[in-house]
Amino acid sequence: MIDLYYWPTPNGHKITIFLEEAGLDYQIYPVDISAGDQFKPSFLAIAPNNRMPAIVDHSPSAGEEPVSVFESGAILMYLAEKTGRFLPQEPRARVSVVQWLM
Ligand SMILES: N[C@@H](CCC(=O)N[C@@H](CS)C(=O)NCC(=O)O)C(=O)O
Repeated sequence: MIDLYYWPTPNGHKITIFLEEAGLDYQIYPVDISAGDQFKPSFLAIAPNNRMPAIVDHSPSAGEEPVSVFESGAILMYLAEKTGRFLPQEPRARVSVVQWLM
């Protein structure tokens, strides 16, 4: 299960689109950025840049401890590597994806 800290903005949508396309289980935790939720200490512990989106992966491939990730590009790369989807291994194809991501 992946916790998604989310508000309906384009950066938030990037992550919901990926999660839906990959068929991953996730739960949304709203971060109302107009109400200042992004500055709550509990959120800053996950996203020290005080911006959503952020995720916590409770079933990481690499180990048992949950993994938290902030920054939409970093989240998309993490999920792509976790699922083996949407990020080719072959260098030319991979950089083609990464340059658009960045
Ligand atoms: N570079 C960041 C940008 C994220 C971002 O700008 N999030 C905005 C909403 S779209 C936010 O949380 N703003 C709250 C704030 O700046 O206090 C990413 O791609 O994740």
